[in-house]
Amino acid sequence: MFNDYTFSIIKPNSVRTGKTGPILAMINEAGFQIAAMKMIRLTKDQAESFYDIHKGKPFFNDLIDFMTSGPVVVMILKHDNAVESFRHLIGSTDPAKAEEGTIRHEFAVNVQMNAIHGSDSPENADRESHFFFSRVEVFGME
Ligand code: IDP
Ligand code: MG
Repeated sequence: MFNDYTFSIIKPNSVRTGKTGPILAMINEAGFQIAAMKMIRLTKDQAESFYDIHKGKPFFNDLIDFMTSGPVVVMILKHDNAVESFRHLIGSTDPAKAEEGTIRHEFAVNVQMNAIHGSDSPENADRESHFFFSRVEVFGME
């Protein structure tokens, strides 16, 4: 079941510059269904916990400052082979390496402000979805 779903965050740089709509259009165009969605502002604790696998890396503190710098849109997305399909749609972490037509190629500013998050495995998609959404906020999940 979980491989049908992935978790995504439209990052603060995208929301701030009015790219939420255009990014959602690309997600829709690629055939993903929105199973859950809300706009929130992450606390420092939430951002640190969400990114705890990156704790200790040189970019960690800047990443937390960035992710808490403004509202984000969090979503659960449904698609066949969702995790891999969505990573393909968003493109490489570093937008300089992201292929044309990917969300990061279109909307990322740099490797940190890279427009959007996508889970990297079905296990993380499940963990990240439950981190932000309760059962009553999720639709279309059997
Ligand atoms: P991903 O988002 O493509 O899965 P990760 O390696 O999991 O990439 O890194 C998480 C986030 O941390 C990235 O999306 C980006 O915002 C930030 N990040 C990763 N590597 C760097 C870096 O070398 N410099 C600055 N920020 C980085
Ligand atoms: Mg990652």
